[in-house]
Amino acid sequence: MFDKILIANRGEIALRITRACRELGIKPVAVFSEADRNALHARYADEAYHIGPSQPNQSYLDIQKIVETAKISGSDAIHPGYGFLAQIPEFARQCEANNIVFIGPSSRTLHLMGNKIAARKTMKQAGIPIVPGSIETLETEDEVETLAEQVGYPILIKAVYGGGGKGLRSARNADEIHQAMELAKLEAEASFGNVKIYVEKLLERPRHIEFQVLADKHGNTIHLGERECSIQRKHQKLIEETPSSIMTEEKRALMGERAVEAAKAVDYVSVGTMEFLVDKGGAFYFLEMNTRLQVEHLITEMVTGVDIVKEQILIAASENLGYKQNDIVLNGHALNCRINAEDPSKGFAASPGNVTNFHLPGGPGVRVDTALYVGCDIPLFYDSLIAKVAAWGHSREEAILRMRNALQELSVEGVETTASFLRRILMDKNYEQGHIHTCFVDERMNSFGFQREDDLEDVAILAATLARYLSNRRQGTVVIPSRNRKLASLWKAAGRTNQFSGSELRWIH
Ligand code: MV4
Repeated sequence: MFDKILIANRGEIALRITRACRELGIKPVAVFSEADRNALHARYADEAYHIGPSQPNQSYLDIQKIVETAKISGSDAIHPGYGFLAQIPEFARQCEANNIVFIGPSSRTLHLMGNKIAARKTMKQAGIPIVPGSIETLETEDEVETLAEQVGYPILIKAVYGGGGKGLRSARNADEIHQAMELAKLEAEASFGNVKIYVEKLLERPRHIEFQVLADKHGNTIHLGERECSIQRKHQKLIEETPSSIMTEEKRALMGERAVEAAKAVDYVSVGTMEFLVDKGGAFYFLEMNTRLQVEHLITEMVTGVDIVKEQILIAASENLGYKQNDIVLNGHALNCRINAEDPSKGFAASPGNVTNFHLPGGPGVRVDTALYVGCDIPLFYDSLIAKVAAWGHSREEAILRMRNALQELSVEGVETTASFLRRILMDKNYEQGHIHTCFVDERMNSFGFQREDDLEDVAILAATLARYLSNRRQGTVVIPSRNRKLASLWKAAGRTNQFSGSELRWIH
């Protein structure tokens, strides 16, 4: 067993890992950036090391600094939490090379699952259903068109090293392929440093259902049921729940078995998640694998009684799983709400600042994971998640009622939060009936009292990227949609257009 674990993360997840360490008799070691000098995660650990300035690149993402700190502190292992370095193969490789246990899968597995084409190929070979589409990188518009004709329109062009929704572009017919490919490649290059793309059939209004998997080093692999994650906005999950309202015992057994087979196909070790898209007819397709502990793990903990973080640490320490598949019994229903320091009335702009006061909800079945304290600062440098509120009930109805009350009890002063917005979703009649899909929030924004708004920041980044791209090209035509008024005005302001029509901006060198 480990003596000391360095926790390469911050906020509520660092606290969550600290708690698991304490229960296992392991000394938790914290690292903190300049902005986190007074952060709770640093105070609650046995030791805390300052690792650099507030910018993530120079602190929580600095592989060298973190590996060095693990060595200096005498830590046997590093837990990366989620985000930051959790899925970076090079980080896992550096840990392996320095005889520090990376609490997660091998660098090889991280690398394999980071390449979405490689993941699709592997799953296809293992007999796991994948979304119809290519299992090779596509280069030319002709190749894309040929594939589109095979699988049928609409199609979705995706980045091979993508994930999290960047570099996704749909095309409803052959005429839309040129523009969709250009934009997908641009965004892929800007976001992932790689232009490679592939194509899938676009599933319309699918549900996003994921299975939690646990795999030890001795060949024991089990699943802990599903989480319904369809309630999201701009690829940020807002509310997760388990079980999904479309799940039956037979369906869970079938999908769960596929999830376990998928994990075995990549020799997976650690906790991980198989993401599936489920279409209206109930057909399911492997989408991606998340090779880390996830934000929403706590609802699975509530219905299974399994401490996922403790199991993850035990697996890394080469222990056997504490459970067999038959031991896993799902009890009741649980919801998770992500409370972000964002202002829903300002297009969900980050709302950093000093928390002058707050009250957390409680009562039967309510769990709050947070690193808030009165007087704490919410820095602009990091993810805006400030608390996770989970509610358990015997039934879905009871869990929803408890969550509505919990969100009403929650108050945070000093920064804006998404709590009231989440409560409006929970009050929606369609939500109440479980009629949800991945477009649910977007389509109902107006009824929740908010305008659907283009994210100005995204638009500015795209405009800047296009400008850079064009300045490197000697010739060519790039067509960008002018339906987006902000992008159109930014583009014109940059003096980058010499043609403008109602439906498009056309730039000709
Ligand atoms: C899809 C899809 C529909 N059809 N693929 C979005 C993030 C990226 N990792 C995969 N995503 C999607 N892929 C096909 N072939 C719809 C989405 C999608 C989505 C997926 C999961 C959760 C939320 C989503 C929101 C919008 C689109």
